[in-house]
Amino acid sequence: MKITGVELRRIAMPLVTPFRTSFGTETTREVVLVRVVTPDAEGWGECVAMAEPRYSSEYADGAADVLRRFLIPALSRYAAELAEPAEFDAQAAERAMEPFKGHRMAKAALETAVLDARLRARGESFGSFLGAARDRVPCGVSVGIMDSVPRLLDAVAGYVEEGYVRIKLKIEPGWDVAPVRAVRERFGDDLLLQVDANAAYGLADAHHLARLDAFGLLLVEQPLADDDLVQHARLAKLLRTPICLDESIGSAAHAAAAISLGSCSIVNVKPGRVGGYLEARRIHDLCRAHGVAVWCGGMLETGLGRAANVALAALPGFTLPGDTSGSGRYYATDITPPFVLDGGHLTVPTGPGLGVSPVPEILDEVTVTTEWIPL
Ligand code: OSB
Ligand code: MG
Repeated sequence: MKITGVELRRIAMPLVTPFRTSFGTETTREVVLVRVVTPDAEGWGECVAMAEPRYSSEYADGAADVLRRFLIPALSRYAAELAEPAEFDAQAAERAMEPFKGHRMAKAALETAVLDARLRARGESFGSFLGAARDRVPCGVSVGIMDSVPRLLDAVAGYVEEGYVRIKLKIEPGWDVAPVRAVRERFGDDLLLQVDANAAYGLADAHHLARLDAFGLLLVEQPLADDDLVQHARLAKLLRTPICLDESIGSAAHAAAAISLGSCSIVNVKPGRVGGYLEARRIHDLCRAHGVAVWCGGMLETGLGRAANVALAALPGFTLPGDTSGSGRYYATDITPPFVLDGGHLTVPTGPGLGVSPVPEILDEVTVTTEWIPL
């Protein structure tokens, strides 16, 4: 596939409500968008790196830098070596970027844009390419840390009212047992409920975390440090609540290690965190072969990233509701036509590629900078 050039576009999207986690508070989502232009089609990729390196080491400006200096030029070198246009697909892009260590979120954005261009050119949807097994997916919502339990209960009530089928509460030391108990008491035992600590605890907190066992949670997500699979395996033996890993899983190799060590029994699959949709699918396949449930995580994506996530979440091993919320949970105005919940589900797009495109006027309104890199 011949690539004419790549556009890097920095956008700033105000969130409808501040999103507080154990690592910080987000009020505006700053996003790097990648647009790959070919003679036949153009493709979009959304980089999920956040403005500051708090969730992981990547951050938006760093991602833009590595894309511009290393990853995009690597694509051009690779393309020049290929005689057969048909061979230039997402796997080729993945191989071309492989010599550069890390920067998985940046790689994922470029790989997604290449894949989108390729799929749009041949009229195939992301869902069909990835192997989606259904046409709609059940949706959960991730609820940030709040100033008070009554405020939290109001927020959760609103989401339940909207139809979300699963609630995830962000927790941190000082905001864990009490909010979980309050939500359980108010909404009953049937509510699918889970928590996410974003690595805020240590193994010394095991006894405290075990108090969460009383509330019938689906899982506790990333209680301990990103790089500590061994401690997570120890913790798993001390809790009845299943452990799910997010930050710790950067690749299929990490997932394999976590499974064999017993560090988790559920995996949150975020395509950005693992370097793209191809690696995300490998993790799905691996977990499915081991009987480990997966679900699709989120990074407050715009409609572009959401479209691809919803397609991924339709694969057969995604047996738990994902953090694939409707556009309105994040943004008053999305850059694509909005994803709207229907009976707690989102519909998997069926159009070519991502199946959605940015609305030019809306995109322009939120654009901070653009940069064109010819190949
Ligand atoms: O840990 O899952 C996380 C958002 C940003 C960074 C990390 C996380 C999250 C969420 C929100 O929990 C998921 C979403 O709704 O997109
Ligand atoms: Mg998480």
